[in-house]
Amino acid sequence: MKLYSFWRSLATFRVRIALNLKGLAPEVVNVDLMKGQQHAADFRALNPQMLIPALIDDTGHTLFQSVSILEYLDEIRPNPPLLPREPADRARVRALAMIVACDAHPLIVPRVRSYLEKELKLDEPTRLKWIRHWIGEALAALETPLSRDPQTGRFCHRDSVTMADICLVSHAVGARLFEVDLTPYPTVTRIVDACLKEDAFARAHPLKQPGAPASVTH
Ligand SMILES: N[C@@H](CCC(=O)N[C@@H](CS)C(=O)NCC(=O)O)C(=O)O
Repeated sequence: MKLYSFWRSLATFRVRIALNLKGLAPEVVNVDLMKGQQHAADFRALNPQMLIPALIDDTGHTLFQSVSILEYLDEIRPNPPLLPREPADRARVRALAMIVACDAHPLIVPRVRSYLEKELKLDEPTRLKWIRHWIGEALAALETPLSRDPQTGRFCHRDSVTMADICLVSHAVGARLFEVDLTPYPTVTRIVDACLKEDAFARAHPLKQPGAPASVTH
């Protein structure tokens, strides 16, 4: 298995957590998003969308889209499961994950930030305002159901880690990298802190990856 990764990529962070949970340790290929290596011809041939993560599995298939990869890993290595068993529970977990992966993250990725800068000529404070706004919207969208639903436990869905936690943690760690205040979201913060105590999450953290700086401010 080969994972195309970059320390700062929040979508790849999700896949790193799942790989750790499943006990899989693929070869890691660095794609430096800050140097634009996602646009290089060899990577473009692999993923025409020019995005990471990409995962080449043991049969040579190239997979992309982090949530699709999470589901694939869950199918080839069912333990520990990333989804609960009951359909309504699975729908709840997927919905929480999608708040992050479908609604929020696409608004803050490098290509969007580059468009805001180069095409719309927005200055850095305005771009940061954009990023922090959409991060905050998703944190609020997560906090409300998590704080109200009795199915929330130590983690997003009861007391086992699911893909909702994986996506939640990727979002919250991204929020911290962009210096968003998490105190208005106490349930989110409690669950994220519980997850980051787990080795699979802690080892996958962006700042623990090769090439990462000691700390970042956006
Ligand atoms: N929906 C995709 C998003 C992938 C994505 O946008 N990845 C970012 C890094 S987190 C990327 O490669 N960005 C490169 C760019 O925007 O040019 C997924 O979940 O895998």
